[in-house]
Amino acid sequence: MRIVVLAGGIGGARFLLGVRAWAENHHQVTAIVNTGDDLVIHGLRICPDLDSVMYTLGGGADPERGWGRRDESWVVKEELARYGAEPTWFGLGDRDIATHLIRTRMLAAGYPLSAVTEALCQRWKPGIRLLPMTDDRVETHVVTGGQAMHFQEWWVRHRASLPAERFVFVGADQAKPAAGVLDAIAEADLILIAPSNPVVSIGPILAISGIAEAVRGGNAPVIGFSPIIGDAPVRGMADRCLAALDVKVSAEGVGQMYGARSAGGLLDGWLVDSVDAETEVPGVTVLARPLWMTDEAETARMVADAVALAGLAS
Ligand code: FO1
Repeated sequence: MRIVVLAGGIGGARFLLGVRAWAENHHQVTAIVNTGDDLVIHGLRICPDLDSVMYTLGGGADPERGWGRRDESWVVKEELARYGAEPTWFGLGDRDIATHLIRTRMLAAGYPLSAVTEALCQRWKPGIRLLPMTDDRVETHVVTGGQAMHFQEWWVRHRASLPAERFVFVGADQAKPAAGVLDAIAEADLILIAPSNPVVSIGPILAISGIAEAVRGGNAPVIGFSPIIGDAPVRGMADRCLAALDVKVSAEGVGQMYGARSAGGLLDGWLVDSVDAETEVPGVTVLARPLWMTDEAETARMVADAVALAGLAS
C-alpha cells in the first residue's frame, strides 16, 4: 500500500513514527511536509518542520524540546548574542547548524529543497520519503494589531500571546507543489492528515495550488486525525490559531473546517478521541478511539484504525 501523509510540526513528526511502525517494511510512506514555518536567520535557511520529522524519525531529535538535536550545545548562539546579532529569540544549536549550513550551501548551488532534503535524509535514514510541500519559498505570516510578522516571531518570541487576526501564506499563490508531490498523491492508496495544527501546519500545504485539488479529486480515501481532544490541542497552540479563523476548538470544529470530500471538502473519515464520541461532521464517517500518541505502538494502533476506517485491509 502507498500511504501519503500531510504533516507539520512536532505532532506531525511523532505521528509519522507511528505510521512508519505500522507500515514496517510492507508499505511505502511519503510525508508531504509544511515549509511555511521556514525562515532565513544569520543567512541560513531553517526548515523547522522538515528537520523535526527528519531528526525524529532518524533518532536525532531532542526528546524534551521536540525540535532540534539531542545532545545539543549552544556555543554559536552564545557567541552571536555577544555580538548583539538579532534575532536572539530564535536559538540555533551547534549540531543543528551543520544541517542548515549544508542546506543553505546546496540551495545556493541551485538544488531544489526536495533534492536537498533527500540528500540530508541519506544521513538520517527516516525510513519514509520526505517531501517539502513546495520547492518555492512560502512563509506563514501572522497579522496582529494590523501588522504582519513572521510566524516564528509570533510563535517563539511572543509565544502566540498576541491575538492573531489572520494568517497569510506569503508566496503560496505563486508556489508549485515540490517535485514528486502530485505524483505521490495520484498514486496513493490512502491519504492521512496528521493531527498537526490545521491552520499553520496543514493550512499552508493545502494553500499550494494543486495540492488540495489533487487530494480531493484522487481515488485514495482521505482520513484525518483530530488535533483537538476535548477542548484543547494535543500539543502546541492550535487553539490560538483556530480562534483567528472563528473555528470552534473541538474535534467537530476542525472536522467541519476540513469538510466532507463529498461536499467539496477533504475528508472521507475523521478519527476523534473517545471523549469526543459525539462529534458529527456531515458527510464524513467519524470514528472515536483514544488519540493520545503516548508511544509508537499506540500511534501505530491509531493508524491501523484509520486503515480499517478507510475499508482497506492491512
Ligand atoms: N522553538 C522555540 O520555542 N524556540 C526556539 O528558539 C526554536 C528554535 C528552533 C530552531 C530550529 C528549528 O528547527 C526549530 C526551532 N524551534 C524553536 C521550533 C519551531 O519554532 C516550532 O516549534 C515549529 O516551527 C512549529 O512547528
